[in-house]
Amino acid sequence: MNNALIQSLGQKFEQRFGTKPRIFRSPGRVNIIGEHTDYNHGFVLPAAVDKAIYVGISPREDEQIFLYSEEFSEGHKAEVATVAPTDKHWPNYILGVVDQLNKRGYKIKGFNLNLDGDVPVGAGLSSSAAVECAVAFALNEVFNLGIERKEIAEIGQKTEHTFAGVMVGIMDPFASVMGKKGHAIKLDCESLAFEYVPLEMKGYKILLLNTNVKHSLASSEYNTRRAECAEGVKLVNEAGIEAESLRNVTMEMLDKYVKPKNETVYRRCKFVVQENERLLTACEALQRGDLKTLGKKMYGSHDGLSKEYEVSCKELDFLVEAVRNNPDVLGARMMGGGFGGCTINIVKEEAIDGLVNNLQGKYKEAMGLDLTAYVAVIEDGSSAVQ
Ligand code: GAF
Repeated sequence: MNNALIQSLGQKFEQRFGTKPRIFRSPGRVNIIGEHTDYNHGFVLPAAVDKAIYVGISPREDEQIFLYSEEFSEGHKAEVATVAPTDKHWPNYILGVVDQLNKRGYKIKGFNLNLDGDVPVGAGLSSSAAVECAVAFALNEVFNLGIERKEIAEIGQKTEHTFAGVMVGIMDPFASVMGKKGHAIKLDCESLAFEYVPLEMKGYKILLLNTNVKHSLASSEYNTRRAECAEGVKLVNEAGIEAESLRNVTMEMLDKYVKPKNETVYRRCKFVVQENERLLTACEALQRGDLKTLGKKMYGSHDGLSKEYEVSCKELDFLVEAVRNNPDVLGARMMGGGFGGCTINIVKEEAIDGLVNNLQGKYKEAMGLDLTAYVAVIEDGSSAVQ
C-alpha cells in the first residue's frame, strides 16, 4: 500500500471538495502466461500487483459529477444521467463506469472524486482496468449497490469497449478485482470459473523489464487480432463444425479448414490454440514446483506472440533475446496486449541487480532508451483503504 500517496490524495481531496473522502484502491496486474486468449474464451494466469490506482470519493446530494486527476492536474465535470465519452482521455475510464451502472439499473447520485496511482502508464500493467475497477468498487461501496466482484470486472471490461473503443477481454479487470496476495489466478475465460494458484517461487522472483515504449498501433492492431480470430472460427463453422470460439477449435481443424483459405488467420488462430495448451502445461508445472518447465513455456509464448501473432516489437524482442541463454533466467516473454510495455521474467533473486545493470547499458546502446525494472509483489485485489 502506498501510504504517502494515500495521505496526499486525501489531503488534496479535502482542499478541493471541503470534506474528507473515503479512499479505495484497485491494483495493476501481471500475466504469467496466456496472452490474447481471454477474448478467445481460453485460459489466463494473471496476478494483482502492489502498484495500484487510488480514488478518493464523497457522495453528493445532486446529480453532478466532479472529477480531478492528480496525475494530469486536470478536472472534469459531468452529470450522472447524461455521461458521454469526452475528448480528454482519462475521464472516459470513470464516466464509462457510470454509464454501465446506469445501463444496468444501479441508481447513484452525484459524487466528487479524485484519483492518483503508482501503476506505470503504458507499461502493460493495465492501469486503465485499475482505474475502472477502483471507480466501480468505490461507487458500489459508497452507494451500497450490492454488486459482486465478478460484475465489477465485467463493468470494467464493458467500459473499455464503450468509452475507450478497445475490444478487450476480461483478464485485466478480473485480476484487479479478484487478485489474492501471493497467488496467481487460473481463470477460464469461458465460464469465469477460477482457482488460486500459490506462487511458490523458490528463490526466484517475477521481474518486469519496461521497454518504456508504447507504439501507437496497439489499440487498432488489438481489434484487428480479435477480428482475425473471429474469422478463423467462421471458417471452421463454414466447414460444418459447430464452434463458438477458438476454445472449441483444434489444430487439426485449423490445418484442414483455415490454412488453405487464409494463411494469416491460420497463424493467428494457431497461436491462440497453442497458447492455451502452453498455459495448461505451465500451470501444472507451477503447481508441482517445476519452474523450469514454466519458464520454457514462457519463451514459447513469446515466440508465438512475436512470430505468429505479430504483436511484439523490436524493443520487446531485444529484451527477451538478451536473457534467453542466461542460466539465472528461467523464462521471459512480452506481457499484455503488445507493441510495447514490459517483459515478464522469472529470475534468480540474487542475480536481479547484476542482470538489470547489465541490461540497462545494453538496451540504451541498442535502442537509445532507458530500461526500468520492477520486481512484482503479488497483492490482493480491490479494497477499501480508509
Ligand atoms: C490487454 C487486454 F486488455 C486483455 O484483455 C488481454 O487480451 C491482453 O491484452 C492480451 O492477453 O491487456
